[in-house]
Amino acid sequence: MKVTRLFSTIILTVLVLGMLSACGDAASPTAAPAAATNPPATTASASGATGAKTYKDLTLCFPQLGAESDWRTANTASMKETASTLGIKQLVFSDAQQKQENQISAMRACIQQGVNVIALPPVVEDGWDAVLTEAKNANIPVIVVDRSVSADKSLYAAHIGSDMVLEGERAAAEFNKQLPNGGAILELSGTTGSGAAVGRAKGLRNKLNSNIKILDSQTGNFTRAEAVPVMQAFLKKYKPGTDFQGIFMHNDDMGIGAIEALKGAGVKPGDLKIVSVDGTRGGFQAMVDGWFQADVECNPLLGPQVFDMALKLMNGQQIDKEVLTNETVYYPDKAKELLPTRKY
Ligand code: GYE
Repeated sequence: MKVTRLFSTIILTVLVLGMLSACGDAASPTAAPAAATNPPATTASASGATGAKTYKDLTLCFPQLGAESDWRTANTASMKETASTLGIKQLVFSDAQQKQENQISAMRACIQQGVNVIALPPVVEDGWDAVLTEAKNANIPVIVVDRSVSADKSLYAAHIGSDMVLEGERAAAEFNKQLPNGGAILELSGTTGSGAAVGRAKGLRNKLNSNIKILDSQTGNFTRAEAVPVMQAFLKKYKPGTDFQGIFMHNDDMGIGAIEALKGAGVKPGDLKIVSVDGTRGGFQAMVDGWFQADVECNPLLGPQVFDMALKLMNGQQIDKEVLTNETVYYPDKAKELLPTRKY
């Protein structure tokens, strides 16, 4: 009985040991790759876990739309400064000179290069579907920055920028205050088809009192140079103070160009109610000089938010689909005091 028990114990032990070693043999080939693939954990959180990407790994493509305004210059500087402060691997920067086809070819070059993230400030809203699809197929997330696109939301990761409609509505509220008995205004609008111009025009019309008429609207393409002849043409057609009492400038640069034309026609600061958008130093100076009655803020310093989101995307983290900038309206009474502290 004892002998049999001892014997069966030995057999059982041998069997169990054999099974264990067999398990070990069988497990090791599969265990090894599992151990090798686990640590890189490309979807790991940025909590410092091994494998989480850092800014040093990030190559970000920024096909800037142009250099048409002080806003744009500040926006470019914010992106470049943030990239170097964070020490990202590479910022692929280009200037499309306000041409969509240049932005599209810059994006295609970035897709070819295999960048990690694309931050796109689209010059106009329409016409992005093809290149956004190409980026998506290449698994490169696109953050739409500043202006919006009309493309389906599934084609890009997120949008970071201003609420352009709200900016137009804020401008309307200023005209309603400045012209309580009604009147007529002119509109110097931004680049045709751009999210900024479309939104601001819409916002103005949403909230303008019905006794204030929009006499005429022409584009000055967001530049000082193009605003001058547009304003001169307006002044040939309409008499300031009689035919119109105010002007809505879609940005400060066009406002500054228009002031040159107004001066040339003998118009004095304060003769017209002028509301502009951006809140650049030039806009603040125009308030100090008495030309602008209000300047609706549009913040170009988007660099920190864009890079923060880019890193999150690289690490597969959750991000907000729509990130709107917090903004305000500036007035002449504080302009002189605030001017020296303006960053752009
Ligand atoms: O207001 C203008 C620039 O898209 C918000 O573009 C931007 C606008 C800005 O040229 O100055």
